[in-house]
Amino acid sequence: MKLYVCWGTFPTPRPGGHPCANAYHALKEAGWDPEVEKTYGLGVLGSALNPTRKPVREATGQNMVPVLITDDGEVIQDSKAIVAWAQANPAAGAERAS
Ligand SMILES: N[C@@H](CCC(=O)N[C@@H](CS)C(=O)NCC(=O)O)C(=O)O
Repeated sequence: MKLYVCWGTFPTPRPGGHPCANAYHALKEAGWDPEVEKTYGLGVLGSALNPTRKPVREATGQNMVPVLITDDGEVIQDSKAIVAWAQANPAAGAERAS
């Protein structure tokens, strides 16, 4: 699976946490080891100034990250949706959180 993030998965002081970090850690906690693709840029700058977000645009039609593309090709956009997906879909062999 591929997880498209902004500049990384580091913590930030943002209330609710850094969305890309939240998505990444939820996947790790569910036993997944996502391939992390840093897209850099800045979503609000639009498509022309975000060439590295092209795969995100192609998958979702917009520039915001995080975006998860599962091994089955399912596209999940928005950190909360990715966290919910991770909790509902633990990796094979991973213990389901109680
Ligand atoms: N509601 C979205 C917010 C996502 C969000 O703010 N993502 C940041 C990166 S962590 C972003 O894309 N900021 C502007 C940008 O860099 O494009 C979510 O939780 O996924």
